[in-house]
Amino acid sequence: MASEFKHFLRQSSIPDKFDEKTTEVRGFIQSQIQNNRRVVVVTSGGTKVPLESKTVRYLDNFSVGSRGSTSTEYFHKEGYAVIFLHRKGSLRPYQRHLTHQNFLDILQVNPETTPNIPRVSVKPQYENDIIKTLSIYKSIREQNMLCEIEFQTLSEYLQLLHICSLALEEVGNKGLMYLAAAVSDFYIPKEEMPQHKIQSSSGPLQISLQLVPKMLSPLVKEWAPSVFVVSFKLETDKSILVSKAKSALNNYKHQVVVANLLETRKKEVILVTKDSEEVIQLTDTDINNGKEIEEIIVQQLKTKHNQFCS
Ligand code: 9Z3
Repeated sequence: MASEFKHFLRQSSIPDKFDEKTTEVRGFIQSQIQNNRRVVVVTSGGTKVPLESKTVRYLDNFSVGSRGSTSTEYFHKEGYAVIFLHRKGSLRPYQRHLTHQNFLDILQVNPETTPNIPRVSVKPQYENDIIKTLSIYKSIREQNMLCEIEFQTLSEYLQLLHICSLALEEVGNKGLMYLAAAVSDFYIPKEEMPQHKIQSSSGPLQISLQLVPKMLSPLVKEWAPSVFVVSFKLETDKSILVSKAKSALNNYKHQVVVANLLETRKKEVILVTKDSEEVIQLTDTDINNGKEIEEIIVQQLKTKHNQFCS
């Protein structure tokens, strides 16, 4: 399996700014080691699989990035530094609180004549929310607890995950891998991909996709064997959810699978380990009161990570 994965990496093109990103991730990890912090790599958002080399069309995996961005904030609250490996354009920690508003509607232009007042400012009704989010965000940045790395395609994701895993291994059992990104199981190898835009004049489109080698296998065995690994299992059919989570644990021998259904993912998840199944549920009232399920997921995982470390 590991050699299949090596082959997959070899045939993939190198991500944009790969060397800079690698240096950034390694530097971030070294700084966390000096500060004796725990580190989590959070993956977030969906991968994109191109159908053409000069890509006009692609297949996408569903994920808006809510799980990853929200969890990142709760990991910070629990004292973890975070490498946030996310799909470009998906939700980002802290910024996510402002995305329900058009950025331009939050601002106002002040008259030029008023002295000591900036020409542009935040409208008074948004001030409190922005101050709250901004002060946490600034403090996280000042403490160097967030490193944001972007991907778009499946191959970029896997190559960046590879370097993040190798770097995380440096932290030993203080490292946590939190694989919330929605990752394609299928791809078109480079050598089979048409170079130019597929023409509709050629008739109905039939595509043949190959299976992506399972990255959890080399990740757990070779890239980051000392790290506490949490993967996610997404299904739409409730009857197979837990059995699929168990079979993932059985195959890869990592620590936890967070099992969720697409429709209920914001109010129910099951934390599955080799000898336990723990349901975490929010009520509608919890949700209306602004409670987020990621807060409980992260707290429970921290407890399990503590046990793993000791
Ligand atoms: C998840 O199951 C995430 O919880 C969601 C979060 C993608 C549902 P949103 O970002 O959604 O809040 O909109 N992620 C894992 C999905 C996945 O591809 N898992 C693979 C599988 O189920 C294993 S890596 O086989």
